[in-house]
Amino acid sequence: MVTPDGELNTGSLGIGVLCHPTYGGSGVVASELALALADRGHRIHLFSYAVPPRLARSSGAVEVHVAQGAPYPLFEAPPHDLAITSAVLNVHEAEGLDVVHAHYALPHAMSAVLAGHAAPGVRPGPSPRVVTTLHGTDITLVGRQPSYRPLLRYALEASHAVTAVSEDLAMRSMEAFYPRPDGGRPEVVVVPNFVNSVEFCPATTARQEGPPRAIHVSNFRPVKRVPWLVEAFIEATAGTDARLVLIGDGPDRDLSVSRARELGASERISFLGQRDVLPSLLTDADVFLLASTEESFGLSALEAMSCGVPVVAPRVGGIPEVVRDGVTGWLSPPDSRGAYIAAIQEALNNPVARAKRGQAAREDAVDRFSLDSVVASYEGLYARLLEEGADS
Ligand code: GMT
Repeated sequence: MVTPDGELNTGSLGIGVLCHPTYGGSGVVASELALALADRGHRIHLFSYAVPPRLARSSGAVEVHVAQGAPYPLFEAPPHDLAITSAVLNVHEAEGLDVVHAHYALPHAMSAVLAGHAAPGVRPGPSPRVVTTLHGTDITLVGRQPSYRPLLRYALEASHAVTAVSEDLAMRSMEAFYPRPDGGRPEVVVVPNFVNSVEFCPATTARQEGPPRAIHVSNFRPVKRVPWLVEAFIEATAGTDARLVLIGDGPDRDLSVSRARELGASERISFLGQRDVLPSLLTDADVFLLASTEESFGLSALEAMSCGVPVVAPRVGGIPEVVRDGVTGWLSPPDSRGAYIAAIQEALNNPVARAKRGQAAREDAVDRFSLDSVVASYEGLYARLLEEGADS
């Protein structure tokens, strides 16, 4: 940590992690990162407007701060982003934070930047360094909205470092927000997502006999194209007894359920809703299906790969950086429904290719996306920023 007189000791850091409390995606990455950093001896405080489910069921030494903001008759909704800033400042005042790491640009990058600016008012010494990690829709969907764009640009520029979870997202972020009017081009560092390969691991017992099974896990937002996926699965498996299990909940769930019913496939398609424990559901499947129109990384696909389950997906966004076509899964051209259907058919009808790609998927998850190497990258980034801060 940086002592009030400016001395640098990067052994054990005080780190604030800000995130949305989601079941998947950025909420999982932030929670797993917080737990792993705590395991390495750092003092970790996680701030959100509810407890992220992945953290709630862990016993790791992370201090969780739920900051929702007090209701007041003038507020239509309490400003939880400001409540998070205040909560960060309270912790900084009490024990000092070296780094504040915001996951998902809005509102967290802004909450973190604001806390950084206000920090000297609550504690002498250096202000925490601000790291913002971009996850995908914060740039590709929210970032496109004129109502947020100028503030988002400011939050990125005011962060001491900006990271993105894939090369594709880093490139899109640079294109969307830079060069600045002055021609400057700040760096967006790629730090990929990771998977806990001990928790997400292949089954040790043989899988139950039965019809081929596909699985999908998502938040059922339109970007995931779940009704389209259901229709494609039904067409690909017409006349067979192949099954599809869908996990998660969100805006397109009802429409997806009605498409399965209208197409007469309800008996083969189950919607299980939100689930906290995914590995046993994943290991029960032969193939993982994703059909997103955009996907910066595809953490759910990586979790399936880590369980030894190969992936069928369109070649969009950062997916090809995670799933290798012909090696760990089947990637189809973004706009080809026919090719996507053919990929499902090959995956479900070819047990030999499936087993080979499933094994390669597990190896890739362990070799290329290990928790240790990614956490070490973030620790390296924090150390670099603290050194730069101490020098300036
Ligand atoms: O947009 C979402 O689906 C949610 C978002 C999140 O914050 O949970 O997911 C994004 O972040 C994940 C974690 O980095 C990535 O694995 C997802 O690919 C990304 N989603 C999209 O780009 C659509």
